[in-house]
Amino acid sequence: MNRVLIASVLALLLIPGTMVYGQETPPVPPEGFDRVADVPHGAIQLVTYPSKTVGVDRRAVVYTPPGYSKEQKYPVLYLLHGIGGTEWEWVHGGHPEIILDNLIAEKKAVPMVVVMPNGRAMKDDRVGGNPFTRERIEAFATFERDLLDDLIPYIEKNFSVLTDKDNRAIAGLSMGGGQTLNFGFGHLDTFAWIGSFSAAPNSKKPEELVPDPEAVKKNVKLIWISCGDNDNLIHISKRTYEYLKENDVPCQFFATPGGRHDFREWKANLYNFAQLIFK
Ligand code: FER
Repeated sequence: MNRVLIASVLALLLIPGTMVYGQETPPVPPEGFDRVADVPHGAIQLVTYPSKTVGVDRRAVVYTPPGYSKEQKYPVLYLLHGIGGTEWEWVHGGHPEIILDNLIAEKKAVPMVVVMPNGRAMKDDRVGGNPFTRERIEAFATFERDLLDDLIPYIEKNFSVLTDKDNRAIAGLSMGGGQTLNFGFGHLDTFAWIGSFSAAPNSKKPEELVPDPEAVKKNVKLIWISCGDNDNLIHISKRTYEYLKENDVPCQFFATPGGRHDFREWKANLYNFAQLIFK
C-alpha cells in the first residue's frame, strides 16, 4: 500500500506539465532537437513598429510557424534577450525557429508565433561598449510600456493571432528573464504563461513582484523558473521560487545540474517551455 502511494506520488511529480513544486532535473532535450530536419519550416522576418514610448520606429524579429495562414489564428510567445543582445540574439544564438519547427512537426508544441523584440527601449538600442550603463539598464525597464502599448498592439493588428491572455506567453533569458518576471506578474490580465530562464538582478524582489499570490493562482497557467546551478545568478531564481512556494503558488522550478549562463541552458529551456504552453 505504501509502495503504491509512493509510486503514485512519484509518477505525479514526473508527469511533464503537471503543476508541481520542487527542484527536479529538467527534461533533457533529445539529440537533434536543435538541428534542421526534413520537416515543414516556418519563417523569420524583421518587422518595424512605431513606438510611442521611445518616439522612434523599433525592430522585432517574428517567427511564423510552418503553414502560417490568415485563415487561422495563432497564440503568441514574446521571447526576450539578455543584456548584451538585440532582437537577433535568440535567432543567432538559440535558433528558436529550428526548435519550434521540429516540435511542431512532432506535434509536441502547438503552432505559435514567436516575437523577439529588442528589450532595450531607447533611441539607440544597438549594442557595443558597456552594456551595464544606467541608461541601458533603465531602458530594459522602459520596455514594459513599449511592449504593452506599442509592440503587442502592432503584432495583433498585423499578424493573424489570438488576443486573449491565455494565448499570450512571455519568456526570456537573463535580463529578459527578469523582464519576464516583472512584466508577467505585473500584468496578470495580459500573460497567462511565464518562463524565466536564468533571471538577472533586474527581477523585482518577490514580495514586490507578487504582492497578491491568490491573483496569480487564479490567472497564470504556468510559471516556469529555471537557472543553471553553476550560474552566479541562481539566487534570483531561487528566492522567487521559494516565495511562490511559501505562498502556495504552483511553479515549475529547475536548477539545471552543471547548467551555465549560455545558450545550451536557454535552448533546453525553450524546448521544454514551448511544449507546455497554450495547452
Ligand atoms: C547583473 C548581472 C547580470 C545585472 C544584469 C545581468 C542588472 C544580466 C546578464 C545577462 O542578461 O546576461 O548584476 O544587473
